[in-house]
Amino acid sequence: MTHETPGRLGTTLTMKTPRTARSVMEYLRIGVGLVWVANLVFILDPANHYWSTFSAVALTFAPTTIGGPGFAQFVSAHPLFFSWLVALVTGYLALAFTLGFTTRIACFVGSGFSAILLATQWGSTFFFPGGTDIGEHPLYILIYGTLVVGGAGASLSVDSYLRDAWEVWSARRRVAPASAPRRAPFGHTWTAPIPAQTIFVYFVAGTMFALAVGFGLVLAVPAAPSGGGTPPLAPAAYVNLTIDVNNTTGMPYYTPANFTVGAGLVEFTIVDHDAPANWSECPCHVGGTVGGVEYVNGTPVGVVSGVNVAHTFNIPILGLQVLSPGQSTVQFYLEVDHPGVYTWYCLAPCGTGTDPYNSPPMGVPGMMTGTLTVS
Ligand SMILES: [Cu+2]
Repeated sequence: MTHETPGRLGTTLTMKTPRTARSVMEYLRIGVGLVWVANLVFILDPANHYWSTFSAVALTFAPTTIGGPGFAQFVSAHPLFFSWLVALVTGYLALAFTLGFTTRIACFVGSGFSAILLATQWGSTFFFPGGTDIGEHPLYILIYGTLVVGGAGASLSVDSYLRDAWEVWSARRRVAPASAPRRAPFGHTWTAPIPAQTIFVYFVAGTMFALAVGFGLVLAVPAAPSGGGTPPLAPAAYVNLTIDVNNTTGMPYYTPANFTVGAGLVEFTIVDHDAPANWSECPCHVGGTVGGVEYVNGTPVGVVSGVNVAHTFNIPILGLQVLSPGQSTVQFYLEVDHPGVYTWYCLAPCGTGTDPYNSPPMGVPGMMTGTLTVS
């Protein structure tokens, strides 16, 4: 299955990778590039408020970071630098992998980036109990390692175009005997054959180094005395909801259950007067809010502990899921851009019958379901 490619620049390139495996490598490279393009679109889409909520999102990693919340607080306190850093690396990886431009360097940059994120967000990636996956960063590192060892970028890429263009140009200019092989200034450096074992060693060493830097950061930066609070956003509307308990029936209910807002950014506040409830099967990931977080008594969280979730506020069509711990105040921001009537539901098992998932007030309009009208 091995074959030899006639030498370019008077040398012999031994290609130990079968041709089909090499094109699979290019598709894998383009695939991972498109994942980064999607990340870039997320950053650039104003509806996601990436820049304004960066601080708050960074803080959500504080409770689960090994070594304490210090580094998450440091990142949160310097949002301009870190949000640009993440945005620029994202943009570079999106272009580099999709176009196959500086592919080999991108594998190292991407792996170092993932290793640092992995180390600094260790507790959020390996989340026990309750995590449904082990996070994407170990998978990314595996993909980058596969790409760099497999020689991705050898075809269907700007790298290969530059390399070929250089060779054509340099062959035309070759007058002197080719005693020393000419080296391309750019493209060839990135695609020059390096033994797979050598590059594998460099890749593992580089990734381990980045992992060590990440762990060093979270362990070295001390915790700040304070943190939290809602981000500095300017909502177009406010919705204030209360969860009360009927004294006679003992049934909890949202009030108001039906409300209207104008299109735009809406700030919700839910004051939950119900008792804490242990919901062990709680799918307690916050979803659909600005920044992917809700503020429980002023602290931004992306995953709520299931030991105290009395109710939820879900609008499935918007992907919205907010968890309301008993005896707490929850705030979140929701971007609603399209007028219409959106039905919300509480999905926590708060029914008072034998089956708490299917008994009142669960599913009762005006109690645990209602409508958000966007005018
Ligand atoms: Cu409920």
